[in-house]
Amino acid sequence: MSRSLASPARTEPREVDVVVVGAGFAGMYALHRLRQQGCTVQVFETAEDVGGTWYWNRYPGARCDFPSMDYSYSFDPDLEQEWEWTEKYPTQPEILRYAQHVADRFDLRRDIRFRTTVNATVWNEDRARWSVRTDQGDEVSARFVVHASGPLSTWKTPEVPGLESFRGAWYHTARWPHEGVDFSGRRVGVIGTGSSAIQAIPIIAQQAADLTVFQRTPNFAIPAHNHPFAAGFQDGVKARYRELREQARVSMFGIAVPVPERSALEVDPEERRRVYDRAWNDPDNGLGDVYAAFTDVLVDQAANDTAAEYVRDRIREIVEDPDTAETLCPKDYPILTKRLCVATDYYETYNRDDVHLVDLRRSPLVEITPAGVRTTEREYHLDDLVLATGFDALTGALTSIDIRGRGGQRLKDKWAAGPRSYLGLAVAGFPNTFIIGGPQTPTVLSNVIVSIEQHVEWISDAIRHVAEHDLSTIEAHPGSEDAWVAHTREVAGTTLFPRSNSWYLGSNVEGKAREFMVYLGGVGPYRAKCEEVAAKGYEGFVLG
Ligand code: FAD
Ligand code: N01
Repeated sequence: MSRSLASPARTEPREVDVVVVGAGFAGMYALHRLRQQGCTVQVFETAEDVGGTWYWNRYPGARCDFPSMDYSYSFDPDLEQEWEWTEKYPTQPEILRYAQHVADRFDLRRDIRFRTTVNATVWNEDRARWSVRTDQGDEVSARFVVHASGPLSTWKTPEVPGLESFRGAWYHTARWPHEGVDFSGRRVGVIGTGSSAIQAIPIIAQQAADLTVFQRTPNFAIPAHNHPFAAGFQDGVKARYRELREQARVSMFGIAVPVPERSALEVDPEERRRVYDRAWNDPDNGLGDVYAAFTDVLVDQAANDTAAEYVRDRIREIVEDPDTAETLCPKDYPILTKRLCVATDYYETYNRDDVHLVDLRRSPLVEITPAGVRTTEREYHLDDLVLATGFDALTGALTSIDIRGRGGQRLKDKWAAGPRSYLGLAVAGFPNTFIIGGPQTPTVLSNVIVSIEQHVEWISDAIRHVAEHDLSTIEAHPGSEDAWVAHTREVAGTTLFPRSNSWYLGSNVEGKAREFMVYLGGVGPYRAKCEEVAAKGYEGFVLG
């Protein structure tokens, strides 16, 4: 038989200790940490480089809404001291540069296969190993799989027909062209008014000849007061970094802010106004100041109303046209139960003559047409369309992989009625698999890097425990999973969060089960619970 016709020799899959899916901040730190403890690690990443969220979301105005000096790794004091941030809220390019610096500094890229998507992980019962397959034909055998595929990485388009027929150019905020987009002289439409849109709209408005914003649900936004750091500020924070990081770790939201002691209803209206004015006007304000303004804004409707009405009044003051102002005022859900937005000139942008707001509650979106967008009222002609329509959050990146655990059970099937996990870290029936920043953890309601570091450290300790005790598997017990799901629901039920149709609840994706997916017990208490579980020999897990 000629050589060219011979079947290729079958090679055994490469064996590693751990496969990590994704090379955002979670996957990068997981790789570093696991390598440090002697594991062989293979990371797969769809993108061409590290950075995850900050690699993909390059829309105009994209930036973090946690202060740069807090939204950064704390695991290496030298890294912490050497990196220089330039402003209060870092831009996407600055955060991406930071991620790339981390990759260089710790030589991460040599174990990351870029442009490669993991599409299946299958548990092999006999070998107690995972077979991991990719869209590039790789097959790797791993003892452990760590999913670092991102809480907000699976983007979605609006559920109306016609996008493929649109004759102009369309862009999703989460897949923005690397070379940027020039909207000069163009008629642009933006669908969506979540955090991404609220950052992009003021900048697109400055460029475009005409901008139409299609809003279904208005959002609350507070002013960012972004600014470059004053001389000496950064050195002051760096000198106190250890103390500030420790405060963040034990806090509710992963950031060091004073713990509230008073109810919004126990103080008089002047004092309440003073507190809200400070949160609104102070150049050093931030999300934490609002979430932690009073003890009860997240749990008591009347207390929440005081904050919501405060913001609605500011919108009415800023926006000149009363009709537009009312359309921009959120009224049918409690403030803070959808991600509070942090904005620069967002409401002010609606005072421009070339910016128009379409209320999709009054005239719903019907279809995207070759010429633009049609609502029940009329067709809008557009040259470019920006989709700021969000993500299949928390579960989307996991259920889009064919993950098959014991007995061939698919994660997607197991989670059809909503995610089920123990501590959000592990799933019964899926041994030696861990999730970073997934559902049923506080991650997305926190400074995410603080949560990521906690997850990575807990997971790598668990992997070390299995190795050191000569075990082969660690797996969530079904009973502990039931209890964690119930506890997550119970805590959510004591708050106002389930009252809004947010992506926290899965309600932004057609057909997705409605299950409140965030653990609201807070970053510090959650960390303590995870530490207690580990200290008790991984209580609630089955070790085999
Ligand atoms: P990601 O950064 O999403 O990285 C996951 C990576 O996995 C991606 O690169 C993806 O390509 C890859 N991947 C997914 N599936 C596969 C697969 N099957 N195979 C191979 N690779 C795969 N958080 C904050 O705390 N503060 C903020 O201000 C903030 N701003 C945000 C702004 C935007 C626009 C968005 C979208 C999110 C923001 N977040 C913010 C949340 C942000 O996602 C996290 O802070 C953090 O970046 C998540 O890191 P990660 O590594 O867990 O996930
Ligand atoms: O996505 P979103 P995002 N017809 O889901 C609308 C983080 N983040 O990318 O609310 C019409 O919030 C949808 O309307 P509705 C942050 O955690 C942070 O903006 O479903 N409209 C909504 O207005 C954030 O929460 C920053 O009624 C449709 C919008 O699209 C998360 O990422 C910046 C529609 C989607 O908003 C997601 O934010 C950016 C349809 N068919 C992101 N489908 C920071 O500031 C959807 N919409 C740091």
